[in-house]
Amino acid sequence: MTSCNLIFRAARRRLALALALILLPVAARAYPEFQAFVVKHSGRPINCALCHTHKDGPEGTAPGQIGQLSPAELERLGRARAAFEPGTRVDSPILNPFGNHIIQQVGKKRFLEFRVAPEQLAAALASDSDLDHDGIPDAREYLDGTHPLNKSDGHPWLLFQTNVQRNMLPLLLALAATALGLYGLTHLLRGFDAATRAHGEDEE
Ligand SMILES: [Ca+2]
Repeated sequence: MTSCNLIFRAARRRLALALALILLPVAARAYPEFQAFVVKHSGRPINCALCHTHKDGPEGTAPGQIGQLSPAELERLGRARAAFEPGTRVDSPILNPFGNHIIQQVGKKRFLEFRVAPEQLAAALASDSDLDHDGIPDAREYLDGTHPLNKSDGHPWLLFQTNVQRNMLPLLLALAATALGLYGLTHLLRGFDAATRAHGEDEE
């Protein structure tokens, strides 16, 4: 490796560290107001993984946290932080797809305003968005404290309804097969009974 490359890589590392130090005070906020609201509203003990890449939030040196971000990821973080208006594509490395979806939908500016009224965030999310395709909208999962990215995690009754709707045809076929089977069995038993009676009468 040439000395130019070494100098360039060292400069890049210093730049990444500088960016991390600049971004850390703001980006490290996991906005506990939302977590506190969901826990109180749903009664479920959720953690930062509802919206963040890491379950402990963005501060730290584990994968998905600020201290582990590469220069390219820090650039993505900076762009996501600047997405104040809705509609901007957001791809923050410290947020999971639901967190990115929230900022993309409502914009960072309005999201920050929701800190004093976290319950209003649900109404601001698109009612037809269902990131994990489990039939339960993201907004409802936010209120229920279930994970919008885990199709196995959801309100049991709503999951049951979705499963019934999605498997209606196999269920109807199974019911029809059962009914036909019972019908055939009934006639078979009646046939045996009639044959037995006829045999008894012949012997008499
Ligand atoms: Ca869902």
